[in-house]
Amino acid sequence: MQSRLWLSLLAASKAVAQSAHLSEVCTKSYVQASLPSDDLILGVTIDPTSVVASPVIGASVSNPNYYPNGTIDFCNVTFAYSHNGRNDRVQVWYYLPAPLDFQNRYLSTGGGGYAINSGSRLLPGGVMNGAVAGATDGGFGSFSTSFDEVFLLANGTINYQPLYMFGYQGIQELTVIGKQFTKQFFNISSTGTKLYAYYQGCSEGGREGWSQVQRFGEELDGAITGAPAFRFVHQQVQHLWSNVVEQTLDYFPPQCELDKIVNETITACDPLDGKTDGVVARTDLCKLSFDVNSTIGLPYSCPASEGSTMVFPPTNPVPAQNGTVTPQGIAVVREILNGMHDLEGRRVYFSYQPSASFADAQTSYDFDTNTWGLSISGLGGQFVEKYLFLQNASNIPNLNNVTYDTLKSWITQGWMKYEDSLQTTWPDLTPFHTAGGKVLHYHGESDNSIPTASSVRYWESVRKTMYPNTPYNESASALNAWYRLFLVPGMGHCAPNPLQPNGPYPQNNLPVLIDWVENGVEPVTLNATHLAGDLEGQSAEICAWPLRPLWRDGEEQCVYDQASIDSWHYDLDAFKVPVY
Ligand SMILES: *[C@@H]1O[C@H](CO)[C@@H](O)[C@H](O)[C@H]1NC(C)=O
Ligand SMILES: *[C@@H]1O[C@H](CO)[C@@H](O)[C@H](O)[C@H]1NC(C)=O
Ligand SMILES: *[C@@H]1O[C@H](CO)[C@@H](O)[C@H](O)[C@H]1NC(C)=O
Ligand SMILES: *[C@@H]1O[C@H](CO)[C@@H](O)[C@H](O)[C@H]1NC(C)=O
Ligand SMILES: *[C@@H]1O[C@H](CO)[C@@H](O)[C@H](O)[C@H]1NC(C)=O
Ligand SMILES: *[C@@H]1O[C@H](CO)[C@@H](O)[C@H](O)[C@H]1NC(C)=O
Ligand SMILES: *[C@@H]1O[C@H](CO)[C@@H](O)[C@H](O)[C@H]1NC(C)=O
Ligand SMILES: *[C@@H]1O[C@H](CO)[C@@H](O)[C@H](O)[C@H]1NC(C)=O
Ligand SMILES: *[C@@H]1O[C@H](CO)[C@@H](O)[C@H](O)[C@H]1NC(C)=O
Ligand SMILES: *[C@@H]1O[C@H](CO)[C@@H](O)[C@H](O)[C@H]1NC(C)=O
Ligand SMILES: *[C@@H]1O[C@H](CO)[C@@H](O)[C@H](O)[C@H]1NC(C)=O
Ligand SMILES: [Ca+2]
Repeated sequence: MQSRLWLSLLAASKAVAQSAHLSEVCTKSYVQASLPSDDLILGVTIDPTSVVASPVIGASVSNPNYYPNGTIDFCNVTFAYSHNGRNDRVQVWYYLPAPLDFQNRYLSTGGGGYAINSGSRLLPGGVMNGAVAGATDGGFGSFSTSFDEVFLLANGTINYQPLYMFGYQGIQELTVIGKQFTKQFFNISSTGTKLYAYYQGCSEGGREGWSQVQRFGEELDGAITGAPAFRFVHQQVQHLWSNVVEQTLDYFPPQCELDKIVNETITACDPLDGKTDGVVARTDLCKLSFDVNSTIGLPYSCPASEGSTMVFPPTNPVPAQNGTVTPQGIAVVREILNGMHDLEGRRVYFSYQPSASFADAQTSYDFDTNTWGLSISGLGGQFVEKYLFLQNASNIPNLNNVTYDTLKSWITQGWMKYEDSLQTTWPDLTPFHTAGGKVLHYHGESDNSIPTASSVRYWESVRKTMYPNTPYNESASALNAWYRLFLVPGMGHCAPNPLQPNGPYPQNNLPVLIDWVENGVEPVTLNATHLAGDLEGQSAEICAWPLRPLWRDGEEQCVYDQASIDSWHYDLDAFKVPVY
């Protein structure tokens, strides 16, 4: 208590010494004078003439998936650099807090899908926590140009520079430049004051965070990685599994039938966690005990819908639907949930948890023939068409002759091609751990775009690699001292899940990570908030893997349950080399 008081007095006195107003320092010339020198990164030259800087006062900011609503003041800065000999132009974007609000922190942020940034949408969370926050355009042309727009120079010709910028180099340069710029802007480069460096991102942004933790051990003090799109090639091809199952079993379920099965799964599995609240906090118990056959014959009905390209993934136009759950529909769902295997039954990958909606399985309705048919997942189709076949297209034209074995061969092909750029599952984190780094990794338990088990698999790979020949509990707690994984009940893909509105959401991850890194406050459980539903506004605690939540007499416990833990692990015996 006393030392806290002393620290805050110290911080206040430092702030007084550094009393410049935002408007005094948020100028083109002051920013130019604060730019890192060209010997910071070998081969990188910053262009001082590119600097744009302007103060923004009292901006209302909102992005509930990453931080609570707020009002911030900041200096809005962009500038560009080039790679010597390449004649390219990479733009970086930083929000700098007002000098009085700066707390010796820096934050890099990442993107989603094939975007390397989230625009400025994650930057305010940094400013709210006294950090300079940055984003990069990767050199792709503009902050809104995504990697997939520049990946091919022509059909058959890969543009390798963007591939590696997207893979890991872009965020690394953003961070190294951002840290030095921050120190010089706030006059701490010569004082020896520690600048804490962080990273935050979800989905592709989660993968980008891991690319830094795995490769640049001393760059970050802490990283928040949500639902990472790592094991990239398996992950992208897996998006086609549902479609290939439908084609193989020759049944294309109406959307409403799939929605009904999901709703029934949620209803049936909700109480297994000991609390009937519409949230499936234990998808593992659901997987172990719920028999989806029990939904056969249940009636469903849904209104017609125009479909939308404004949602992700886009939805197709559908007529009003009215029917009962069919044995064929259930056979498709069982095979989807069973997960990818080859024609000999050897396991290739795994699927979403039961309770996740079947986004990849979406079908299309032919209004001329009144029949349901294939609608190829753009996420999976684009990967194969563009990144394997090197065709400039946004989806594969058809899945003719594509079998379970074809999917496996696409994975093998892509894995070898992108192991050193996109795959991002290197499990030896020794340099990061030795430097004292911390990782807060979270994943929605009902994620419908990246299987939740993929995060569990990586945590387990790191555990086995970092602590070989060590008993499970001992190594799990050793790993949890610096890398914790939280599976969030009911949560969807990097966002709350409208089908389970009573679920908690970890909105304050950055202050939690900061407290862990700077004050040693270990997030034994993860602080979360109910953003909607019956408990809106109340807080909740998320159990850390491998412990699982269980409510007894209304009280949450984090329990050790071997059968549940085992249900998250898969032997990918279709491959002869390890899949981390
Ligand atoms: C946060 O701000 C958004 C956009 O202004 C608003 O729609 C939302 O209701 C606000 N949320 C809260 C909890 O105040
Ligand atoms: C910040 O600067 C960028 C680039 O100069 C500009 O596009 C953006 O509108 C600015 N944002 C705000 C909030 O002023
Ligand atoms: C790829 O297709 C897009 C959209 O049709 C087009 O804008 C772009 O120029 C094409 N790129 C190449 C390398 O052909
Ligand atoms: C850094 O120091 C210079 C020179 O003393 C001063 O003009 C400037 O305002 C300081 N910057 C900040 C952010 O306080
Ligand atoms: C599934 O449940 C949601 C509410 O959670 C509801 O809006 C939707 O109509 C239901 N769908 C079916 C097919 O029952
Ligand atoms: C569910 O139905 C499938 C297909 O009819 C069948 O193979 C399976 O054994 C059934 N499962 C149970 C638990 O009855
Ligand atoms: C579903 O079909 C039945 C039988 O045709 C009909 O009675 C019922 O009104 C329909 N319901 C809806 C919502 O269309
Ligand atoms: C490149 O491939 C796309 C997709 O297959 C095709 O539409 C386009 O015509 C091709 N471009 C050229 C120049 O051949
Ligand atoms: C699919 O396989 C059949 C029989 O092996 C072959 O005749 C046909 O050309 C193949 N179609 C495509 C699109 O490859
Ligand atoms: C690991 O610890 C849990 C309690 O947290 C205990 O139930 C379990 O038996 C232990 N497992 C082993 C293999 O020691
Ligand atoms: C948890 O988050 C809430 C805001 O959602 C905050 O009020 C509370 O102080 C946090 N608790 C801890 C222990 O960090
Ligand atoms: Ca529940």
